[in-house]
Amino acid sequence: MLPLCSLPKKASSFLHSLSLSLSAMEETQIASILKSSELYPIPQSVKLSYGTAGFRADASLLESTVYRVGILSSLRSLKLKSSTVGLMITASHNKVSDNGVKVSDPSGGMLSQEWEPFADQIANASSPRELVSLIKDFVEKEEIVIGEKGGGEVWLGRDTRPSGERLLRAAEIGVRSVLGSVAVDVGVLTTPQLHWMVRAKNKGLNATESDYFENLVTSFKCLIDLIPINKLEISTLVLDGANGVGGQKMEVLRGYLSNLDVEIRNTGRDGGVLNEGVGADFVQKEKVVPLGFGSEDVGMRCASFDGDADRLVYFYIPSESCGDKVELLDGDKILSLFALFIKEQLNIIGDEGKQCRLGVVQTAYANGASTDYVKEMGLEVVFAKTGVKHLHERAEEFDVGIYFEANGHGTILFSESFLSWLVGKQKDYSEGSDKHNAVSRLVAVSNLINQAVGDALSGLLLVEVILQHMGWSVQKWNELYKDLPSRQVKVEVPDRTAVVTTSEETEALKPLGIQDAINAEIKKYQHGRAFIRPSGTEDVVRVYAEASTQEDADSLANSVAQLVKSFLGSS
Ligand code: NG1
Ligand code: ZN
Repeated sequence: MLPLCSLPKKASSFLHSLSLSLSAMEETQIASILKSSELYPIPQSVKLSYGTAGFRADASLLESTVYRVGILSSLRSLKLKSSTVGLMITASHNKVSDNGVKVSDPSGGMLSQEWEPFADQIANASSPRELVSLIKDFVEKEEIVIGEKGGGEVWLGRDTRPSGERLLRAAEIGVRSVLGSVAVDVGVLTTPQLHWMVRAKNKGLNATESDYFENLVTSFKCLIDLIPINKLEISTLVLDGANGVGGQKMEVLRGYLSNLDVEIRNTGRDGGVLNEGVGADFVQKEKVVPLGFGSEDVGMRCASFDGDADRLVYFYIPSESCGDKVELLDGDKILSLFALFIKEQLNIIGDEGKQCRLGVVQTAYANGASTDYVKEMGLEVVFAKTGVKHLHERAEEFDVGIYFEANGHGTILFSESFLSWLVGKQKDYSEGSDKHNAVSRLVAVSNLINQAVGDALSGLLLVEVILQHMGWSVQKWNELYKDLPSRQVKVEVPDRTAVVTTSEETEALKPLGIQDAINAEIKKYQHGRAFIRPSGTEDVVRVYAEASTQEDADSLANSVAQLVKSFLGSS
């Protein structure tokens, strides 16, 4: 507790006037926040928004934000009966000088969207007094009781960014400024590891990082043992770790796995810069080889993680490749492989298996050819807004819901009821029978694949075991369907919020007239499709275009980008 006398005079008199009208927050609590927030003044002219995946900005601007998200996380924990909440310091695929912060709910999922407006408000509060007032109102509205029945618990993780440690200290102070709340530093982790650990902790399961690895290893091995005849020589997988945390964690995991031969490059230890010319976002958007890969890798099975290892894409360099072009197997292709494998197991189970509601969730960025492919397989396909929090929610509607963004962020969710049905069937069917093997595979997939969020490490293990199961090379997998040529570009504009889209994000409502102009461009191309939306993680407007040839997709993307510049001006 902080003695009132240690407060600056001005703050102390404010405290006395405010505390007269407070019921939910005690004086000592207000004093605690006032005092700690003096340490983290908000930089001028910064307007932050929780966005697609938490707050992101240049790391030098973020201390006050991270501190305030620390407070929010403690309140979130208190609101949910002191369940453990996660706070992750990362800016994922952004450049190394950026950083960010996002919150994991006790379920392991993203922070409830109902709390995002409060996050925006406190992140932008211009003074300690305004911050305290906002918190006080929110605490009253949410009926959060501080300090009576124990405090909140927040686990803090960070990626390998150099600014991470300093920001983590700010988060700790924020968490602890809510009286009785504890901050636990769980160290350098991938984003999905933290989400997995938070979920496990709140389910009363073993929840350390070693437990995470043990879970992956056990379920991977179980799936390997269930391969009927291993038709494929295990060939080397070459992994691009984006010079981030994912490659480093894969090095640990590799030590426990005997059925996976993986060479890891771009671990960040050899002088490479995080996300610079490397990583899943770079490979997916540019469709070129990451640094450290070249002609000596032609035909090899390669994969890329993003900076915090929640995205995974595969690629190979074709023998006829000119320059540095790659054949990309993106999130859509991973989704299709997963869907095929799960459908195969359900078919083996027979009529009962076919009753399982297996569905797929994609966004407007999904390649049209992938959507046709999963629909032809007989699966239900639904579309959600960009950002995994939106896809996750829709995937929960199915018995087995597979969701992926084209950029490689996704997972497979199994409903509790379907999972207990599967476990029951494991006991009914005789061991070693085809049906028993099929249900055992599905149970193992549910353990292997992260049920909290998309996870590059667990996704990679599932791709690898399915390829071994099918006896497929990466080239054979790529033949599932042929992508429609597409192009993504980003346009820097003075104010990206001037672009407002429909809820499906496929049409722009503002600036007025731009959608008609985009439609006129689209009409010029065979199989043309294009849309724009403001990024939630970078200060840009994103343009996506598809057409029947790569030249046409490039040209459509460029003309739409020109329209964006002429309607919004370029910065
Ligand atoms: P924004 O910057 O809002 O487009 C990007 C990705 C999202 C999601 C978030 C979070 C694209 C086009 N957008 O969001 O899908 O992954 O980052 O990391 O890839
Ligand atoms: Zn990421």
